[in-house]
Amino acid sequence: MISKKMAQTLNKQLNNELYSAYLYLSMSSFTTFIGLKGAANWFMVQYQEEMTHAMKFYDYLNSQGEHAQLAAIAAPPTEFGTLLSMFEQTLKHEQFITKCINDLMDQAVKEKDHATQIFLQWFVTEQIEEEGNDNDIIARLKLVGDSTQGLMMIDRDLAARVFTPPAAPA
Ligand code: OFO
Repeated sequence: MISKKMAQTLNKQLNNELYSAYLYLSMSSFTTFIGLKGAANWFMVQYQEEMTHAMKFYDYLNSQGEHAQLAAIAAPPTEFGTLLSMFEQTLKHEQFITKCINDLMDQAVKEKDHATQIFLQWFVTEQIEEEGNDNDIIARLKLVGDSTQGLMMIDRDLAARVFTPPAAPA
């Protein structure tokens, strides 16, 4: 059982995760449009991951006797600039998500809601990985600067990313 206030904030995060999915889907289309097929694949995998994040919140709400209250999803941008700028925007968005998860965790601790703390632990770890991936790619993009050859090399690497559904809880 979770409090009504907790259910409300978990529902808000469900919406944030759906927005994340929407944002990366839009980025995937944009990178296809500008000829960066590898980056398009990377953002498509990111979209798929975000959908699994959203579904974790959806399932958790039901498991706690609540239900998902689906709200409107804001429209993401449709133009993103350079690939470096796109990954900087991605990092900024993920830092916002990290803050949301931290705030949720603070609320769960305050309410002595141990179940929600355990549930959120997965997201705390996930955010370390997400920010780390973005920082790595940003560093590489800065390194190659204006080199088209360098950009193409990074794009080839981004093409290798595959979607792996998160393991079911033990
Ligand atoms: Fe990008 O981790 Fe969920 O939102």
